[in-house]
Amino acid sequence: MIPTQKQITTFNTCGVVAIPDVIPKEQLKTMGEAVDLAVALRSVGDNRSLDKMSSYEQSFTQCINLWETDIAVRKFTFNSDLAELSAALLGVEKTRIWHDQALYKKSGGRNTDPHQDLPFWPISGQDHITAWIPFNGSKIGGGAMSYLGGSHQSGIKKFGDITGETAPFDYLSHPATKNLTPITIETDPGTVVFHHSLTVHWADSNLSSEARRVYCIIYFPDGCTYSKPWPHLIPDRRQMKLGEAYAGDLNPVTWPASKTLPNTPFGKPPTTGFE
Ligand SMILES: O=C(O)CCC(=O)C(=O)O
Repeated sequence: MIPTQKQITTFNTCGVVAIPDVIPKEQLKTMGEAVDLAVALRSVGDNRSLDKMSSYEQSFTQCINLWETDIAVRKFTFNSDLAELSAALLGVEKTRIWHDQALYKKSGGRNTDPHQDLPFWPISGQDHITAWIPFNGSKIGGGAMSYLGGSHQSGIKKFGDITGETAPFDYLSHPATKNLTPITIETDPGTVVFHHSLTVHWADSNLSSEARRVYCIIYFPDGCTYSKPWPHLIPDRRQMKLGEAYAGDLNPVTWPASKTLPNTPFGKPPTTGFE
């Protein structure tokens, strides 16, 4: 699926674009059920109520790299429409997956604090992209996301703490970003919102009675390397050396799409999923 020129321009200008009708209704339902199951399995034994969770967990239940352990999720993660849209928005020929993640904001869950993604990631380059997929669409009051339009080009690259343990970084008062306009995006199911790794973004709290069910896939241009000594699951689990390229089974190619699904990294069988 190829973005329109207008969608590419919006992404380049605002650092975010919502593309409607990317995922057909039936596929969205199947995928949502698969991610629900994978999240439930990762959360087995955790019966804590929201008030017993850390302030980070009160923003969302985060499950990373579901594609590695769940075959049903993996089929969707390597969905060629999403990969092609992401590569075209970045304007690159070849991309790989950084990681996927479910971000389920429980009913009553707190907001997600403002941040940029790239300062959290030890990866080279300035252009990486997240496909943010809300299975039920997203509405204000239900964990909808807001973005500071154009902040990816503002020159700012600041770590915004999202643990809730220190005060959030105040991008709205910073000289580089204070004049930018926040854009809150509500979506219908099937819409995917793509944001740039330097775009400042946050989400509102979930005042609805249902969980906000979101799945994300993060892509980077082929050739990006391990850029800074910074604790992070992706380089740490294979003891990478600084400057080494992210590649191989742990960061498979997403675009051009392959006809076969990538291997299970580390050779472990998937734990869940239905063929
Ligand atoms: O969904 C959220 O609450 C936050 C999402 C986010 O920070 C991201 O996708 O980078």
